[in-house]
Amino acid sequence: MMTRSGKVFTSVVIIILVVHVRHAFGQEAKNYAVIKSGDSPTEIIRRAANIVPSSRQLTWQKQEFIAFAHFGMNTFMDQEWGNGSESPSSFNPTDFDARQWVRVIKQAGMKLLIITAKHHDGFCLWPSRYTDHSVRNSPWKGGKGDVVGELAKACRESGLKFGVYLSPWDRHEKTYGDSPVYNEHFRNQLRELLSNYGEIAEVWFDGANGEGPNGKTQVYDWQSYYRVIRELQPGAVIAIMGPDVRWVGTESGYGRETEWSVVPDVTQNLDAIAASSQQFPVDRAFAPRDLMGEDLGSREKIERASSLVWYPSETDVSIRPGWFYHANQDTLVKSAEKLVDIYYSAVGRNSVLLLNIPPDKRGRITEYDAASLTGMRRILEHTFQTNLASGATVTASNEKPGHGAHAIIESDGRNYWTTREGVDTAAIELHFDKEQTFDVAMLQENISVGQRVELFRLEGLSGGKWKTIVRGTTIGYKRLLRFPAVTATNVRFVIERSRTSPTIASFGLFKAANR
Ligand code: FUL
Repeated sequence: MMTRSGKVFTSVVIIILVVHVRHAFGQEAKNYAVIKSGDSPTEIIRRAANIVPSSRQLTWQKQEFIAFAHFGMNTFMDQEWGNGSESPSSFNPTDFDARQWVRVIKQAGMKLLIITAKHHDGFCLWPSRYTDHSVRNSPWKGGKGDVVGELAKACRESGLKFGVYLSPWDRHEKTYGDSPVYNEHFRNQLRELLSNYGEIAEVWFDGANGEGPNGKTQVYDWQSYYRVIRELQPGAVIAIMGPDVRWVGTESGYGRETEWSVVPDVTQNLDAIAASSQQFPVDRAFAPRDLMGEDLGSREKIERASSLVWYPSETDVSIRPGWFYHANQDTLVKSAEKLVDIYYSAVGRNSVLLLNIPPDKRGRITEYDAASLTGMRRILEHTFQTNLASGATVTASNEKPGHGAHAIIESDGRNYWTTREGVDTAAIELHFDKEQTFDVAMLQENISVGQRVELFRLEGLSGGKWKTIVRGTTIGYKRLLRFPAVTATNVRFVIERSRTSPTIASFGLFKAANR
């Protein structure tokens, strides 16, 4: 039996160990850091490298590929932006089928569906108690229909997550521009959506903004909106005009080659960050602003920052030229090959791909859109079904005990490779029993401890000679690289620069399928 002094001794040892472990990681795991004026550039970079996603951000990132559905008054008016004077009598889908949307979206490999519950025209796809401008006053289902409700149910039945787009800009609502009154109206609508439709995984606040019907400008009380969301749906990420998910900055579907999830100065009120609890990491301090530049998170940028935050990018793009359905765009649906290219340039560049598929006036996804999605899915499945690296012998120039290099090809995803403290460059070599031919590489960092790799290259050994196959900068959650086919017996992955000990969770080599 342990004596009292023995227990005290053990407790002291545990406390010392805990303090030591925290020290070893530089700080507690947080999704933000405040930079102090005396911090050296080396210290700032180290802190950036130890910033981690919040658990809701990590869950969101792992979805990789998600769906947007722009559907509403604009579908029936054949326009992109309504002015709010449209009549609810125009909204009348002839064959609405939420399960059909969900089937198509699930089969395409997407994990979440976000519906435009209210677009800028103010028309609500659910029977809101706070306005007459909704499905309740439409002829659809005699005013008894609820698009949001049917979709939420269909998603739940099939295991797809569900999210809502609620436009802060409302061109119909009379109180818009009467700021405190409209803010309360907006919170009430949010409460309806977040209380009555089960789990909501993402709330999407658009950046587009203008005057109200009365010519007045609305001052949004963002913080109060965030509080409602955190209270009612603590697992939901708040995207775009919100603290959890950043707009990648284009609507083309093509993300940045160098994409850092840790970016500077998204926050404005440093005292508020310092005072924020872990439950509300950056919310109180977050102030929406544009982050569209090419370089958001380089060393140069973060060394000059006053705060840093984990703020990952989302790439939204429509499968058609417009966000809403227009019959004359049926022939302009992006091809399967184009969608695959977008996938590589969004998911493959450390972003989540949010692909919009606008249902038509029947209330169904058309066969044109469905065909492209099926084609895309087939190409991706054929490409990624066999990881040619999975049978390799793997060695590394440096390994932290318990984090050996073999972890990068283990498919259970439990462990990861990393180096010992203080070792920021390394090479991993894979040796195959027989030559392998591949033209796609997949790399993943273990972002649950931070994003770190800044520069890498891939080399192949063929005919007794090492040749560089491809070079890259950031990896993050996922990096996909395409290159002319290479046949090799050995592959070397060289990390030339990293912000602290690099990590690799997963590594793959594949042969791309064309169809
Ligand atoms: C923009 C909106 O104005 C478009 O209509 C669309 O909803 C897109 C996703 O965001 O800001």
